[in-house]
Amino acid sequence: MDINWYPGHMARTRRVILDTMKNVDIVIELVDARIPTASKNPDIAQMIGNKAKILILNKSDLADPEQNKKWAEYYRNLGYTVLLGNSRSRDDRKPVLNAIREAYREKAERDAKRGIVARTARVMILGIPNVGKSTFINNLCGARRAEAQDRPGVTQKKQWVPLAEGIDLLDTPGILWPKLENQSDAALLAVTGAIKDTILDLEGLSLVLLAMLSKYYPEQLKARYKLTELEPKAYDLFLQIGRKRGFVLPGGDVDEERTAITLLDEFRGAKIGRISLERVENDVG
Ligand SMILES: Nc1nc2c(ncn2[C@@H]2O[C@H](COP(=O)(O)OP(=O)(O)OP(=O)(O)O)[C@@H](O)[C@H]2O)c(=O)[nH]1
Ligand SMILES: [Mg+2]
Repeated sequence: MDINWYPGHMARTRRVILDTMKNVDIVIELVDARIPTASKNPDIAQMIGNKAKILILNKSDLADPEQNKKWAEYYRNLGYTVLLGNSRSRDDRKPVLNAIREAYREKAERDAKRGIVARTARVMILGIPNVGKSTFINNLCGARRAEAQDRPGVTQKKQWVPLAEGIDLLDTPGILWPKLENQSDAALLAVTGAIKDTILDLEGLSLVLLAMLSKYYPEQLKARYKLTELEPKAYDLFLQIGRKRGFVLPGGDVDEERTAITLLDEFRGAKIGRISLERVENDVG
């Protein structure tokens, strides 16, 4: 999370990932289901080339189920193997293993025709900061990962962890740079927590969030903050919520910082509901 994605760092990261990719059969990219395109690395498709790829819409438990379905279909139509992920759930293990096996089968069959004996499928995980890469790996590996790391003399650097029969996973994920050039993508990344709060304008972010919530999820917003009507302008709505919550300073003004922090926290904790901040229809083209 402390990485600054200046161009030199990006170039180095890209080199390391490309280098690692040579030894990999399958690439799993994690994106945030709440913001699938904003959290997708812009250069990854080109780096993966024609390797088998699986896209995980992770944190799908925080996202709108209806939008999850639409996004999964959208990416399937683009040729991805897509899974809705919740890396915190043990139930995710089986579908992921099945998807890996399925993705590898074609290559193994091709190899077999050329007389190459099938070896284990090697898998690597890629994704932008905070998307859930470590949680995903730990969930898949379970105790195997700890076991692999506790062996004396085993290098602390990259290593392959056996996941299941015929599947090895690289225990270190590749951290991809997020899309920061585009202002609206950067704002969505910040709202969901992919970029550190300390460098951000919290009030500006909560206005971005509120504008989207009042457009797509007005009922959830009313229910959460016990409002019968929503102020039409984002800033007025922001003040309305602060006041309703009793975040008022001694002079009578709304405590804007506290209101902003509360809104962002409650969104990230899914207290306002399961919310998606991107729509497939706005993304086509
Ligand atoms: N609700 C929910 N939370 C998740 C999921 N996956 C990860 N998280 C949470 O998201 C936060 C970040 O997860 P990490 O696994 O540390 O993410 P990472 O991609 O390894 O992050 P960096 O190492 O900083 O790049 C943690 O608080 C996780 O518990 C998920 O599928 N659902
Ligand atoms: Mg991590």
